[in-house]
Amino acid sequence: MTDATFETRNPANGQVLATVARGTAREVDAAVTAARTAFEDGAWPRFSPADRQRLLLRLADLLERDAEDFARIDTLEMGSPIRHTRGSVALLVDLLRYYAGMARAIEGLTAQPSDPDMFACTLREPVGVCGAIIPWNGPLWASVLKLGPVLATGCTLVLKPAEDASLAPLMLARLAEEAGVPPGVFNVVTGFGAEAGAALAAHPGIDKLAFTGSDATGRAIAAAAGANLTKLSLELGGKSPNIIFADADLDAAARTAVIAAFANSGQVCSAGTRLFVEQPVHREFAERVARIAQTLRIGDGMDPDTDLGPLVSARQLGRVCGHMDDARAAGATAISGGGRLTGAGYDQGFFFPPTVLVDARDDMRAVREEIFGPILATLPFTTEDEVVTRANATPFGLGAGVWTRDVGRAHRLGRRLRAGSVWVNCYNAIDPAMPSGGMKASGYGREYGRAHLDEHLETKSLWISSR
Ligand code: TXE
Repeated sequence: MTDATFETRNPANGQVLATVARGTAREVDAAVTAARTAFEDGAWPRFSPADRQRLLLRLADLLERDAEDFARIDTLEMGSPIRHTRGSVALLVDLLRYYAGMARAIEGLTAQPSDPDMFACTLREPVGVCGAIIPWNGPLWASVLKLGPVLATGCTLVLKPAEDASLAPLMLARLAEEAGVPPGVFNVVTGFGAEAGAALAAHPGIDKLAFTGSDATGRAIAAAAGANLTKLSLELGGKSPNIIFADADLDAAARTAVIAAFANSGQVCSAGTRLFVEQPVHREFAERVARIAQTLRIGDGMDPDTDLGPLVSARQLGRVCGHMDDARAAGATAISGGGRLTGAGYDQGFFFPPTVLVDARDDMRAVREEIFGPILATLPFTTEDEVVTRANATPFGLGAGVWTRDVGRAHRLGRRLRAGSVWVNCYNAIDPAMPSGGMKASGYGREYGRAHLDEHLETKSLWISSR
């Protein structure tokens, strides 16, 4: 096995946190073999649904026990404020308990074929060895989300964390072992995308691959997996619209628009980054959003008072600054933020303030492309038809927000917006029971809910003749 390593750093101050094994195709192959063996032989195939439920409940209890350690490691490694990561761990404990329940709710159906001497039913069987390649913007979140349905259905998993955030997935593997997950059922291979990631995507021993990350990498992974006809689910980026009508509760809409765009410093796939505001209230609303944004405290995520932490890496900061320069050159004006933060407490880290743009247009790069940083474009509109057309005029289709007191309009837009989730008078609502995923270039497949279990199950038709 490899001796090569790489360093992972704290984005708030650039300090090295740990050295991590740099896995390659060889380690991926060993992990896939272990996952295959565990899927086919040994204890795991004999686990009943009740056993898998108990296992998931135990894992949830252990995560709850170690919640503070997990929150701290996510904050240290990717910068997200500790208040945010603590909240995430609590939600993930709940998510594991949801999957524990679902382990007992896997059912096929009994059909009534025309031939009276034929008995026919469907069996739901685990799809097999799963692969998952995850991003850095919520490393524990993504790991638990991939592991939960794997354990509930009786599959096995090889997980490749992002090179910027390997530590929480590794800690989760240790916790799974303590919970009693048999050897080979959950494997983590750390390393770079072009090495470990590409090897996993192209491995013929993977039955089902899940990827969360960028649109460009998603396309490369789809091509590699396609060559082996590996089943695939993709959760890619977004450029989600958040639409404010003048009749809405504008206080609540403004407060939520700030969270929708700037939570996790904008490093959220469903961030509401195109803020469409009905013309008569546009400018005043944009200024209100900018004022709230300016009250957010920016700093080291370990400080309990911090609202916004640093971006994950120098690379990400460079991308965000590039978008800001482009937007400005194209004629947009920042009425809050607008450039990298410097000075005491900021120079060693990758801090960018919440930025609200006016004078933006739909055709600007910063309005078309996912930025994955705290930049929000405000865009005035006049009619409902117009805003639906403009909101849908993007290759992406992950999330969309609508703020209105008109119930008819809420229903109309709920149907007309081409996005996997539409939130009316709220944003980024999430629940273990509600599926989430993308339309168009935001991907395919669904996570959370029964739909997520279905991604991990084959349907077998069983026919028994009594003749
Ligand atoms: O993502 P990548 P990056 C978007 C966001 C961000 C941009 C780039 O806009 O600015 O992507 O971020 C692995 N074969 N999102 O470069 O490349 C990689 O090691 C196999 C949106 O970090 O998609 C990591 O584990 N794997 C997003 C994972 O893919 C490869 C979350 C994600 O990295 C690979 C993250 C390859 N050839 C970024 N190349 C969201 N939708 O939430 C890389 N990887």
